[in-house]
Amino acid sequence: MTNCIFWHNTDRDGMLESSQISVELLDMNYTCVEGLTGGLGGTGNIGDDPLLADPDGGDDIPGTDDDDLRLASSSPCIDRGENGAVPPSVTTDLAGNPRIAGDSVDIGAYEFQPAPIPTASDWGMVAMTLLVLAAGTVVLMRRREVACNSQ
Ligand SMILES: [Ca+2]
Ligand SMILES: [Ca+2]
Ligand SMILES: [Ca+2]
Repeated sequence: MTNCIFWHNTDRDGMLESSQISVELLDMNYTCVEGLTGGLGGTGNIGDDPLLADPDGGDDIPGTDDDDLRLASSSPCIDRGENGAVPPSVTTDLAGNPRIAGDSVDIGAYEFQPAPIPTASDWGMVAMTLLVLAAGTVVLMRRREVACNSQ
């Protein structure tokens, strides 16, 4: 088992590692597990909160269609997975976005998609917007001058 997240599963003991996974002889690597003790062995495993966007969704009920299991931009699962464990046939994540984005594959079913680098035309739009704002400010200042002079 590789590149998986096991978080907030509960049993009679609470939300321990054993509440998330209770399989012996398990080969687990590059996986995020709540309550990770290290007792399960493996490499690259983490126990930090994966910072899922809204795991129970807008209805606050886990397991329904509106659950949002994407990673927040500050998630420790970003770029912490093992690329070699991704089958060549898997090119997209559950949302249909590229399965491997950024430096490496993410832990979990959804790949965090970094913001695209602005293109020359994007910067042109920014410059244009600033010019329009600056021109608007000059007009406003002139109007204020007129208003003051007429008092
Ligand atoms: Ca829900
Ligand atoms: Ca919610
Ligand atoms: Ca990534």
